[in-house]
Order: sequence, then structure tokens, then C-alpha cells
Amino acid sequence: MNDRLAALASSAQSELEKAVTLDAVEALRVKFLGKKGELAAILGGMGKLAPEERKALGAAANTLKTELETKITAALTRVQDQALEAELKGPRLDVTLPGRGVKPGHRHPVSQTLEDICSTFARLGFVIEQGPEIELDWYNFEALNVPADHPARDMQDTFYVDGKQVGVTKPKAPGGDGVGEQVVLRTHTSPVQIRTMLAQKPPVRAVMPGRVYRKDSDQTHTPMFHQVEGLLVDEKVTFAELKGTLDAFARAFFGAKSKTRFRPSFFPFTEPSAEVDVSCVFCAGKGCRVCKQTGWLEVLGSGMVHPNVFRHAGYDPSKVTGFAFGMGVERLAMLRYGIDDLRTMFENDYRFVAQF
Ligand code: 2U9
Repeated sequence: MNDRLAALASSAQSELEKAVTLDAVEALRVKFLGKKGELAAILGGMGKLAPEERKALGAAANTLKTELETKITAALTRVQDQALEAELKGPRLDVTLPGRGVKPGHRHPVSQTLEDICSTFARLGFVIEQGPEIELDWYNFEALNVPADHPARDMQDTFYVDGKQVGVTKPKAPGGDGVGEQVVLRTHTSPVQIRTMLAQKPPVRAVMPGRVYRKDSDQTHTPMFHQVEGLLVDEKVTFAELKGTLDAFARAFFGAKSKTRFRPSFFPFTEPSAEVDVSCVFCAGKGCRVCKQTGWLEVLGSGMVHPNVFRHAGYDPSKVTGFAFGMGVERLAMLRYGIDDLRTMFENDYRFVAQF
């Protein structure tokens, strides 16, 4: 039996000397001193021995156990010291290297354009009004004199939302009945004008920037885009003031030499209505590829607020008149920066954004 202890002592000694990692030392501890280890196996066989022999072997085994524990601790210390030494000899941290730095962000061209449009109107005395993107049909269509059979109200053109899912069951819309209680993603920012008029008395002079949603997706249309709309209401507001305001905007935004042109048009919420063209910013009106040789770019829609719209918003059309306008921000950003593909606006590529 003592021979077995001696053999164990010598093999433990040589194996511990060869161990170079903490894991290897731990594995040896389990192998020799673990519950199912070699020392336990030797002690397990003691039952067959005479009492004196058993006593002597127990004492020798205890001594060996203590010795091995000391050797294992020494091996652990040695392995740790060797690892530290290797680390100190290895490549040093070069504290003189320049830092990696955080790349500065960049305003998206749509955000820049939206802010420039708003600040241009702010200089003309307009305040900014905002409203919900998930809107009641009544504010988005009905109040704006958009008839039930208008193509914009079609499922093909508008995102309809399950009202119960967004917590709208009994809307407080002034005209909330039947179709008016449906919930939509707003197709324009015009419902904000309605909410503004319902909330305050005339005069009103405000611009409404924000996201709008239409079921439209091709090279020049995306299901979400940004608009800035505007509204001015007071006593005796005329079409001349509409022209003067939008002309001043065009000169501030596109350059002092810009000219505007008003063409008759139709919108359900304005009467009369006009499309507004600005002289081409690329060829100064001479005719080029961008303006398709016409010398003009279509930049916004406008008109005098329809009397029915005033009635829905609680204003008396015999006392007040007003004008409204609307523009697509992505389209203006593309004209301003010469971007020819709308989709690049939504790819989130820093290399694109950082160019403007
Ligand atoms: C109220 C009354 C009238 C807003 C208007 C337009 C003309 C227009 C388009 C431009 C490009 C939308 O982004 S676009 O596709 N807008 O042509 N918008 S008048 O008229 C209003 C709005 C609110 C109460």
C-alpha cells in the first residue's frame, strides 16, 4: 500500500511540473485529490487491512494529501506568474497612438430642407403647428371637403388603421359619424390646419411640417414622405397676398433671381386653386433636362380656403378668408441638391447623407 502512495506522490510531482495552464493544474487536482481521484481509490481499499496497517496507511495518506495540496498551490502560483511575465514581455499598449475618434453625424438633406422651409416662413411671421400622424378620417378627408368618392379615399391610396388597436373607438371629431370614424395614417398635414382652427380664433398664420403616408411606391413615390403645408386666415385676405407670400418664399428658398408662375388647378379644399412653378434653378429658365426644356419647375400647390372647409373648422366664411399651400419636402430637397433618385433618401447611407 505504501508503494502505491509513493508511486502516486512521484507521478503527481512530475505531472504538476509539466502543467502550464490553470486549467491543467485544476485537472490534476481532481485527478489526484478529487472524490473519485487516485488517493480516494487507495483509501477505499483500506477495509481489507489489519487495524495497525490501516492506521499507518491513513497517517501516510494524510501527510501525502497535505504535501500534494501545497504542491498544487505552488503550481498555480507558478503558472500565474509565468502568464504575467509573458504578458509583460509581449506587445506593449502604445499610449502615444492617436485616438480613433467619433465620426460627427450629419443632418439628413430632408431634415435640412424641412427646417429651411419652416425658418423661411418663420421670418414671414408664420408659427409652427404639429398634429398626430394617426388621424381620424373626419379630419383627414371629411373636414377638408374631400368627397366620399374621391380616389384619395380609396383603400388603394390610403392606409386604413384598425381604430380599436390604437385606442380610438368613439372619436370626438365634430363630424364623427359613419365613415368619419375610420382611422387613417394621414395622407397630408392638412388635418393639423383643421385642428388649429378648431382650437383657436382667427387670425391664423402657421406652417405644418411632418410625415405623411400614401399607398404609393415607385421611382418617384415612397409610402412615407414629408410635407410642409401653410395656412393664413384673417379678414379680407386675398389671392394677391397668397401670390406675394409664395413669391417671397421662392426667392428666399431658391435664390433672389427666382420667378414664380401660377397655373389654375383644382383641389377639393381650395377655390380657386393654383399650381406654383418656380423658374428652373439649374438653367435659370433657359430650358434644360431637369425642367424638360420648359424653363419651369413645379414646386407647390395652393389656393384660397374653400368655404365648406371653414364651416367644418367652425369659422364663418362670410367673415374670414384665407389661403393655404402645400409642398413635398423630398421633392424640394432633390431640386435643391440635384439628387436624381428619391430612393437614396431612405437608404440610411452615411456616405450619401454627408454630401449635403
Ligand atoms: C386646409 C385648407 C387648405 C393645402 C394645399 C396643396 C394645395 C397641394 C401638394 C403639394 C405636393 C401635396 O406634397 S404634395 O403631394 N399640396 O398641392 N395643399 S393647397 O390646402 C389646405 C390645407 C388645409 C384647412
